[in-house]
This record gives sequence, C-alpha cells and structure tokens, in this order.
Amino acid sequence: MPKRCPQRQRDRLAADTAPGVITNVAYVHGTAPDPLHANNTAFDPVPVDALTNLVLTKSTTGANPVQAGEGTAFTVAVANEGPSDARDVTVVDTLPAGVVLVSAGGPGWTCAPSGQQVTCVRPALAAGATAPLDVTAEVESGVPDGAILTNTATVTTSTPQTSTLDDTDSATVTVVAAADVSIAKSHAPAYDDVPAGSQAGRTSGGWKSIRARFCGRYRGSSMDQAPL
Ligand SMILES: [Ca+2]
Ligand SMILES: [Ca+2]
Repeated sequence: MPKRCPQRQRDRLAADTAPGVITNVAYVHGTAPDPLHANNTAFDPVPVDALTNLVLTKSTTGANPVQAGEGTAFTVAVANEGPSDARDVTVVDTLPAGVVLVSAGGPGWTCAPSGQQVTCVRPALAAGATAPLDVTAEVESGVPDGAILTNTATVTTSTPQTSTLDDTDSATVTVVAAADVSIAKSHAPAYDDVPAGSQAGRTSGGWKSIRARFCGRYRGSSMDQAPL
C-alpha cells in the first residue's frame, strides 16, 4: 500500500482571469522504478467565475450656481471594488432639459452623444482602479432663475456584480439668471444747442433714438425708438 503524502496549495487567480474552466495539473515521479506511469498525473478542473462591483460617483465640478447661458462641468468616477476586472463597462450620462452637451471624455473612454444622453464605453476596468470621466455642458440662456438641474449617470458591466444599488448617482446645479443691461442715448444733430426751457424736440416732431442693449443671458429687443 503506497503511502499518501497530502499537500495543500493555495493560489490566487489573476483579477483579469477570463470566466471558464482552468485545469490544475500535478505530476509526480521518483527515483525508484515505477511499474505504472499512467497514475503519475492528476487533473483538477476548476470553474472560474468573474465577480466585481462597480461604484459610480457623480459630482458637479464646474460653476455652481451657474448663470443661464454659461457653462458648467460634471465629473463621473467609476471605481471597481473587485475582486475581478469588470468587462464591457458602459456609462450613460443623461443631461436635463435646458442643458446642452459640450464635451465628454476621459482616459480609456470612448464617448458618443445622442440627444440629451452621452454614452461612454471602455472594454475593461481593472479591479482596484478608478476611471474618471469629465462632462462639460452649457446651460441654455432661457433657463429661469432658481432652476435646479439634475444630471444623472449610470454604469453597467457584463461582469456579474455583488450590488447594482451603487451604479447610479446624480449631481445638481442651481441656475442664476443674470443680464448685463446697458443703454445709450443720442439725438439728431439738428437738436444740438437747444436753448434751456425750449421744447424744440417735441414741437418739431423730432425723434430721439434710444438704444438698449442686453448683453448675455436675456434675449430682448436691441433697439427701441420713442418720440420726445
Ligand atoms: Ca505510478
Ligand atoms: Ca455596483
């Protein structure tokens, strides 16, 4: 009866090990004559499953409050808590009405806008790594003062997760409507040097031009005329 000598060995699989089956092979040989070599090798197939947990965090990194008609920025951070690498990682960022996408991107991400959404993908995210994603946008000039706009992003992966409750996060910006209003007045040269106390402008039917210019956030009339 041959003497058995059990041995234990623990190995850690690499985080990027693809799901499937790996086979552990052990071989033994000795110096003494062995009449049967067929039993000197053992195979142990081990099924491998990938498991991960992505956590998405969204924050406002641009102007907040932001003036209507101006830009702001958001950052999305996707962290992989492991233990496995996450594959086919996709972030969908949805901008609220009144906000127009300017740009989106980050190292390792490929982004494509579609309407109020921008979809960013990457083939994998290593366990323990964090992948930032920057989104810049402009608030439309007609958004009313005091409006609170919410930007929401969600991450998905083809790798099974331990939790999907932390896959979505939102960030808000408060809108401040402001207008840089200026006005310039002028009169026709014929009414230069009008004597004090006269109403030359009014009795002659002349017109005074009043130009009002609204710079920036509000759309309005740029010129108005009124009789003296
Ligand atoms: Ca043998
Ligand atoms: Ca998750």
